[in-house]
Amino acid sequence: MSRVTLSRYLIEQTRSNNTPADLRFLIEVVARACKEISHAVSKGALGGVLGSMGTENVQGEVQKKLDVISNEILLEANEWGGHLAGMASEEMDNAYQIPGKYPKGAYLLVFDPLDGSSNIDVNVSVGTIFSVLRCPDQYLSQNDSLDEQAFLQPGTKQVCAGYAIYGPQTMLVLTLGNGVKGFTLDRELGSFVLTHDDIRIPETTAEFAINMSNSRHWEPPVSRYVEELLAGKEGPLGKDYNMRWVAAMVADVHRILTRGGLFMYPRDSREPSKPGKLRLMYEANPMSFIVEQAGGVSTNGIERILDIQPTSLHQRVAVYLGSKEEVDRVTAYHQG
Ligand code: AFP
Repeated sequence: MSRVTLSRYLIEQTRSNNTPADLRFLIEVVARACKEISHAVSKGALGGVLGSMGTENVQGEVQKKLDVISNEILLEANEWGGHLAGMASEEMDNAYQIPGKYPKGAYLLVFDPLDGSSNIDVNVSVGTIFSVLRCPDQYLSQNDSLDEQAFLQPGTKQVCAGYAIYGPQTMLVLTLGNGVKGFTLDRELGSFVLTHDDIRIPETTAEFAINMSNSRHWEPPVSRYVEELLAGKEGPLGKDYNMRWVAAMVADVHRILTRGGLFMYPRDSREPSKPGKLRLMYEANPMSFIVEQAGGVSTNGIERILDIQPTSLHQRVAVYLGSKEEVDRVTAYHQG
């Protein structure tokens, strides 16, 4: 049986009118950049890529060398192809303008170049998260620099979202709005090959993911819910739950897409101006699109994440995503 590569899958999507040709090219270029990042990550100490740069990003987080390398790889791969009107990255203060010498296209690419980068030095999974939006017409006609406003679209407007996970295997997980596909990198062929045809998240689960060390800062609904999870069979939920926390959203979400579960990064009382740690545009929106397309649910405790109207590029948000039964429960605790 012939293997379905990412390229073949995308060509078939174009033929069935689900994916315009320029979007197909864009996804292929992102996938190629992810292969390059995967290669850089896998070199580790041999490539001199471990450790920090001694700089901070716009979030005030110390930048790892691989954060910066991965950002550069994505920018260089995508700036010249003529498919993009602009890019935005978790690692850059402002939107990236397509240099004047290159043609511009109709899409916007938003990415977290290396999610979970604190895992790099300890050889644990990391990943790249990306999201594609259409550039609104009024910004396409402008000859001067692209206004950041162009990016501030709710997650429901995403035309594609995906992530690459650099773990024991490198995989690319993708949605074009008609289900979720998983491709595994065949290093001998140099191609992503379709290995997970229709990824679905089970509705029920007995596994949750949260950084318990923050528990003293949580709001009452989260404390109540986690106490109930920990109470196990004897508690109100009547079953024993298991816990996992990789500290890379890509890896935690990948596990949930594989065998179900609930991921939580709640807002807490430390910095009231920042509702949570995770970034709406770079992490929460693309992951929520994927999770919903796999039959799961994603909220900020109050509303569907994909419905949130962003107000700034680096906006943060609380995140509850995964198996429907548990996300619905913790969301109801916030609302009730
Ligand atoms: P970094 O990319 O800065 O390492 O952060 C990763 C992340 O945004 C997300 O991928 C994890 O789920 C979360 O942070 C881990 O946060 P803790 O440091 O609280 O474990």
